[in-house]
Amino acid sequence: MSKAKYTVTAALPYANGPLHLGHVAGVYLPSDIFVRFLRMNDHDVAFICGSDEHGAAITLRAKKEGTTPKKIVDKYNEIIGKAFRDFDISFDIFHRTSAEIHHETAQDFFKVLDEKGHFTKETSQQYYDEEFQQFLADRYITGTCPNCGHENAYGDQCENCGTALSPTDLKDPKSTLSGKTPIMKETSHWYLPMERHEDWLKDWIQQGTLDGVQQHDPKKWRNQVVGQCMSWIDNGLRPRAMTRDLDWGVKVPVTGGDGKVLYVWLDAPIGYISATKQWAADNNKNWKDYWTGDRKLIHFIGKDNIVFHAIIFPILLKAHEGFVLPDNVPAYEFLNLEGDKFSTSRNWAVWLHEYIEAYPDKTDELKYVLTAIAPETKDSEFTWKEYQTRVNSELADILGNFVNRALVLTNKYYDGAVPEQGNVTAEDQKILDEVAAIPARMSKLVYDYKLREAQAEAMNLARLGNKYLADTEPWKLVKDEANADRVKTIMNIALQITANLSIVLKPFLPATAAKISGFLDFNVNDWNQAGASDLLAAGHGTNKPSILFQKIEDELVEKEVEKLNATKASESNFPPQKEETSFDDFTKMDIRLGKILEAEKVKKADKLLKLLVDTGIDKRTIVSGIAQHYSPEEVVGKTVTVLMNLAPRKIRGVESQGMILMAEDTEGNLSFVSPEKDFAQGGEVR
Ligand code: B3M
Ligand code: ZN
Repeated sequence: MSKAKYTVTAALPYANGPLHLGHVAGVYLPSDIFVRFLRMNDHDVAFICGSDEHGAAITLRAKKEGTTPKKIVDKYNEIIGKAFRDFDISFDIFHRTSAEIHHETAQDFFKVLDEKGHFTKETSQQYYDEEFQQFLADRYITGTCPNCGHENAYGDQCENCGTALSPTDLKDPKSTLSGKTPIMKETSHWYLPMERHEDWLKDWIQQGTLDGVQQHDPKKWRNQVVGQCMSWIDNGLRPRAMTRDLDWGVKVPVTGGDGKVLYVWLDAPIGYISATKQWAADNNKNWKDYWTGDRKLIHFIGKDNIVFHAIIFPILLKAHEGFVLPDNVPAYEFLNLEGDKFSTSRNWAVWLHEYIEAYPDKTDELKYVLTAIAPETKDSEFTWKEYQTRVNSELADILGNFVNRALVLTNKYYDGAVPEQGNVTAEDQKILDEVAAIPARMSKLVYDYKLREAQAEAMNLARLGNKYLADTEPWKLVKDEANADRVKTIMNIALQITANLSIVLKPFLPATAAKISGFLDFNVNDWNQAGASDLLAAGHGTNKPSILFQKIEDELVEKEVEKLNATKASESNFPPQKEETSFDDFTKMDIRLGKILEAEKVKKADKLLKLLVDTGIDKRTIVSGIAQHYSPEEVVGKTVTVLMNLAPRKIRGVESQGMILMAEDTEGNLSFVSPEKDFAQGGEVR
């Protein structure tokens, strides 16, 4: 039987922020390990990724940073792409959905489905933000999740429980743009009537069959994936809008599509296909070979992406015809950080690019820890303390120590040349049998997507080596010339174990494996050779080793935890409460509503506006430090709060008779404090 062929995809990260360790642990690192393993096992494999550059995640970020969507995606595609390269994630291509080839591919795909009658066009009432004159879907609208009660669920999904939603499912919906409750307004869209696909989906997900033909092994699908899909299907599939009233995205390519773009979750998975096309074109290959016929399509994703990859995209692929459906959708649970959820907006994160910048020589340390704690079946947590413990007591004390001992002793006793294996004792044979069994066990685990256990097996090999040396104590035996042959055998076996480590660690810790290969002057990329006890021939020369892993000092942990705590502190960036005051003191202040009648900039003072304010009892001049937050035109006519009896003072030559009260947010933005009802100037505030 020929080897299975694979197309492996890793979820396209939104180009709306840098990558954090949660993304890495739950998608990019496991997919990279899996692919490296497949390549060592001689599978034909394409490893596809790219940045997801459409959707509200992008446009809202652009709004927040006060720039254009194009600038945002260019910026973050660069940052994310560089972090992947520096972290040595071995994609065959890291593409982008803003590329022309992607727009064409997605539009063609849409047209085919439209022509085949897989969409319905429906006119309906949708949420609309009157102030911003925009329909609200996806991240433009938030509300309470009907499934788990999470308060900030998006219009298309709840990131807390993973449920896919429609805006009308949300309780208490609010526009992300204005914060207001939206109104309903009519619009037309193309819908995917998913209910038509219920029957085959059930069989395909639960039994792995399509039209009675076995497609995949359903036992290899994670419970969470099958569970989420079935609960969605059991709730009844409904038509889902596949287009949006937006101008950023892939334009709807059929009549009536003006001013509309494809739903980002329609275009993004097609991004896997367009990326494959680009890669194939660059490498003289036929992209179709990677999406048709006898191919295993594997989607590595986070759990919040399950229904999009295991239900919606398969519907689209099948409806289009001519594509394979995913063989597996290994979805990861979430990684938390020091007791809290990773959050890009709250900056509660360890950013991959910052880690690499700070510790360029410690990429394998991070890979090791993230795989050891990978959220494969349940949420897990990254703490710097655990990072330190695992690096020091596992990588350094077990793996590093063993490799170092084996090579240092070989250099010392035999000038670096591999000694003869000689007579193998029963004790040795037991060790060699175990060495032979580990790669096979690892293999099974990797094919079952249990990378955490697979890596632990590789560490067991190092443990075995350590124990072997500790039990046989060659450093004691060597003192008596009569033991010379025995010591040679022991050291030969220790070196064979080291050579095996250089192979089996390759998918997990590529930089470390390369270092060990360098020490041994032995470089094998073929997984099938792992397990052998004659990898190194007697007489083969080895090199002097260097230390594989430096211990992580307490200072590093403290520094990193402090950095995170500083983020926490700035999160509630509001000053602490002032000391107590009396009611009498409070009533001494005369605070009233005033209406701004005129406003002008104060010359040579870029922060100041000179205002004429109607206070109900008089019209007075007040100088206010708001010129960087409001233009003069903007403020005229506004009703604001005035501290009337503040002693007059001269500011830049202008006498200010009172003060306008302002509210300030954590970012230093200022806002007037205005009555919520339409009150006239002069009203007292108390
Ligand atoms: N960009 C969502 C996410 O980052 C999305 C994945 C697309 S995969 C086709 O969670
Ligand atoms: Zn929810």
